[in-house]
Amino acid sequence: MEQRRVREFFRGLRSPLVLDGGMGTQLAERGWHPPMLPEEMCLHMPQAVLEVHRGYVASGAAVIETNSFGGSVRKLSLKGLGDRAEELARRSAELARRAAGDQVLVAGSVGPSGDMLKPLGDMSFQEAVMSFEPQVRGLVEGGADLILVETMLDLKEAKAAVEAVKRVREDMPFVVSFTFDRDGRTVSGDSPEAAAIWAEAVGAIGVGANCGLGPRGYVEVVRRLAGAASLPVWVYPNAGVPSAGDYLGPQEFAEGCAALLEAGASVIGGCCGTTPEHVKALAAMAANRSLAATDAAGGLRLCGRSKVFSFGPGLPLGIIGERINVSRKSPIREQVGLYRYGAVKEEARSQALAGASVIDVNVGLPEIDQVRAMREAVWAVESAAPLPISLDSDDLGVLEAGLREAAGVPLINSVTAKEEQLRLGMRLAMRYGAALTVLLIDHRGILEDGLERARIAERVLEAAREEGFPGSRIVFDPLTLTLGSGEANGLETLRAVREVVALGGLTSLGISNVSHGLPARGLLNRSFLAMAMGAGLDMVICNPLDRELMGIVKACDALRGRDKGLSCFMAFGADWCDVPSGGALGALKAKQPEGGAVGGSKAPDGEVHLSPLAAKVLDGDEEGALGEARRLIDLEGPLGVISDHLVPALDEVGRRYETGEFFLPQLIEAAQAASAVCALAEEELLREGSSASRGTVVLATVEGDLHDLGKNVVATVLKSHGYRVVDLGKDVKAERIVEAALREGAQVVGLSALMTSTVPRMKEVIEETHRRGCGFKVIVGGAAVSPWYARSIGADGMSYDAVGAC
Ligand code: B1M
Repeated sequence: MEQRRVREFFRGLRSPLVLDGGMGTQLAERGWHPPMLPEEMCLHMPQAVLEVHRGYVASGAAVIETNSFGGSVRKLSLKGLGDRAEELARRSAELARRAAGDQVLVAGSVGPSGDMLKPLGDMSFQEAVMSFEPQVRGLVEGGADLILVETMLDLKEAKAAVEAVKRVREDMPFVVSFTFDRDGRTVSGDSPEAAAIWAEAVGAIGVGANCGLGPRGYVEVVRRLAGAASLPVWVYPNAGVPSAGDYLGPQEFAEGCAALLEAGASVIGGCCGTTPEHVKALAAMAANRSLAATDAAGGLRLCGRSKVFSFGPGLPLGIIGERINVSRKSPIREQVGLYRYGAVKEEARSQALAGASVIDVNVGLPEIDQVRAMREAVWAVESAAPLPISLDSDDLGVLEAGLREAAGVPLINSVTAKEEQLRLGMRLAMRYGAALTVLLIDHRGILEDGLERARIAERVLEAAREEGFPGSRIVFDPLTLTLGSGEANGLETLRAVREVVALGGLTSLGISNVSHGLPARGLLNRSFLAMAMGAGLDMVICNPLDRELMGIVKACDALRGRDKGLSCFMAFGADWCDVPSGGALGALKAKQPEGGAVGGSKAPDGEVHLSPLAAKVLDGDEEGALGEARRLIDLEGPLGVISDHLVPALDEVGRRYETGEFFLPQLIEAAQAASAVCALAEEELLREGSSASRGTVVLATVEGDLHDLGKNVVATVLKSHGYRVVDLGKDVKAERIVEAALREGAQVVGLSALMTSTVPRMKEVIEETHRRGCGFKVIVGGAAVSPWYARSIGADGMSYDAVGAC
């Protein structure tokens, strides 16, 4: 179907549409088995793939998916097929097309690449795009009607896949579907709202949830997706939990899916464990139903990975925290100049705590590579605060670097209304799914008259209509000029604000310029802010750590009817009145978090009290942690640093991860900080260590397990006690371990495992040593290993910690 018609079709959808079901099990029934990849069936057994598609069409599917899920270059490269990505995808689309005919739509499936994007993994955004591009090209050439980017675990990888779609064909319709966990987030911590808002902003024709925990597990997720964006919601759950293996039958599955339709789904199908019978039951259940009415919020919405903020009439003033800016002399300027970001994280955290809704990032130092700095600063901010980001630069290349890295819907700050810049800015915002701040300044420069500035906004809205960019995603900045250079400057800006508001536009201002060159700057700034809020201002760029200013924001929001139930003011006011002596403002200043650091010994009652080193590890602050560790090693020794600071910190990280306070990004950041401290401790231990040789130990973390921090500590301690250690690393197969031990003439093999799912791999190693009649001993350890378990698998020794291993 022609791209435009596909879009119209989904926009006009009034009754549920049925998507097909699982592919893998259907292929297995027709002769597929590993190590062949399912995608290779399109080349080697095309008839079998055709049969699966035809089975689903006959069962009532109105959309079928191509057999190309794992067809990215990176995924295929694992089997040496990377250079055939385009061909495989094209073949898969041709087969689906043949089975679909004209009446059924073909969705080109694009699953995750299997690697994580930086900073969580090693893949750059560009590499991810290049890995998806040939796959998408093949699908388009083979006749897919739309692309279905699916099972995404990270919003950034989804962003890269969408970029690949747009590069191949700008107007290709696409849907983005995520896999949400039991707690309603993706593994990377993306919320359904963030996924839906971003999908809408980037121009998807649908947003979805697939795989997961069965139909019932997705009811709430579907409700949240449908409530966050005016897009059709696709949902195609597993027939149950794959690892449990007990799948729902067709009827039960269809009944579960009825609740998904009621929650707001428009397109419904099946993932793992579903068959043509499931799809048949779904089609029967969905027949004669119409789509449930959903009510997605309007207005401007920005989001980070998890936090969504709405701005506009009737809503509280949006606070854009301005402190991450290199234009002033500060630790941020010094550090960003060296591509270091500890201070950036610190500021992001403290501004978030102080009530910012958006964090502005400006790395515009002329002497540095600003593209790199913007990319890395965005990573730093995201690791410290889940808020939306405002990308602050006048260089479109730097803005694009930030847009690629920011998970969620960021704000571009800013472009002028000069024709070319404006249009380029809008296209960038559409390409990546962002909002755009437009300064009301055009080829004539800054106009004194506020009304004239507002006329520029009218022309901007006209250009937006031409570009197809929603006016609701534009924020107008009418410019603040200093009162010192013209006494009407303040009034003209306020007039421009009022006029833009009357046009239905959103407004934002930086306020501090009003007092430039004048005394009592704070007084003027705050008074100006109060007046601008009275004129209808929606957002302000300011310092959220200025509590007096924040007090005015809360009070004005309450007074102008933008604080429902006065809840924000009441919460803020309670704090404000809590004054022992010396005036309210003074007391509030005293209560402010200094520098905003979390953790440390100031943890509230009931929480674990962590040392400063542990707190730095928890914050993922590698530089800070190293600084603390250097100081402590002299006092407590390297082993003391590990056992008394690192292990408690990582235990707390594990606890927070388990309770959903932390997600994978924080887990990885903390692990990186801990690794750096471990390496430092190792240097120290080895310096202290003995030089006598007590024998050879081969060490490894078992297959499937990537946790190697503990194993590294064990290696260091053994070395320092005079053993020769051959460290095989992590994720090591049983045969490799045994072969290495034989080759190295080891007396002992040491195995580490941290997950309940990987502990059984230890048994495999021991069985392999018995099978080969090896003479060495095997000792085991790691948080998930108990003495009982060690005995039961025939291990020769077990230790809870590194010293015990000696
Ligand atoms: Co992950 N992880 N992790 N993780 N991680 C745990 C283990 C977890 C308990 C967190 C939680 O949910 N509470 C959980 C496992 C749940 C379970 O199976 N029951 C978990 C999970 C679920 C995951 C992922 C699946 C998350 C995801 O992707 N959704 C994923 C799995 C990846 C994989 O392995 N396939 C994952 C990933 C990661 C990171 C990569 C981000 C990172 C590891 C980085 C790295 O190691 N390079 C990480 C981390 C850091 C942790 C926690 C927070 C900390 C582990 C650690 O390093 N502890 C951990 C929670 C926790 O343990 N509190 C968690 C410090 C270290 C010094 O202690 O390793 O126990 P430990 O070693 C000690 C002793 O055990 C002993 O001596 C050491 C020093 O005293 N010891 C031995 C260890 N090996 C020994 C061998 C011996 C003798 C003693 O003889 C040979």
